[in-house]
Amino acid sequence: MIQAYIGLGSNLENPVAQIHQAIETLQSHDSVHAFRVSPIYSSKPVGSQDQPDYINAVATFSTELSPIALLDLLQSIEQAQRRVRERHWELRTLDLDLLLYGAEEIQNPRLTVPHPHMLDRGFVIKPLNDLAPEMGLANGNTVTEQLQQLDTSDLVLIKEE
Ligand code: PH2
Ligand code: MG
Ligand code: MG
Repeated sequence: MIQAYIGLGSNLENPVAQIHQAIETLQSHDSVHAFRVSPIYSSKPVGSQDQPDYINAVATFSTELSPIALLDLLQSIEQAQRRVRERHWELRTLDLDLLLYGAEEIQNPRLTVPHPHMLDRGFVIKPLNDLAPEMGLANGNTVTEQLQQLDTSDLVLIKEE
């Protein structure tokens, strides 16, 4: 079994409901065990500013799924919630990113783990800190140390799960 961490994001079509639906689907999956999820936050868009604010959270669970099988599951959930892929970086009904798969480093055409941008993103590190503050990251910092380097003034707590 491997401990996986997933970033959840949405900025279209009732984002809070999109995140709740994704949480329900993930936690009821047969290969997802000991599921936990962070509080839900709103955040300003990183990238183009001419798009709605995002809703973000992080979930963690243990799983026997391989990294690619887990990616397939995440993409099937995105599809089921009719993810809009009009412009890269923008307009997501649902974005599920595999952030961490145990301590594994994965480089393949479909998947880079740890997620290449996670260390710079307050909307990932803040909810990750709610789940695993002491965990060590690829750059040697704990999650809490990493959080202290980031500006998270745009994050607003929406809901404790
Ligand atoms: N996701 C993006 C681009 N920008 N900004 C925020 N605040 N939250 C996101 O989840 C996000 C983003 C592309 O995946
Ligand atoms: Mg993604
Ligand atoms: Mg993303």
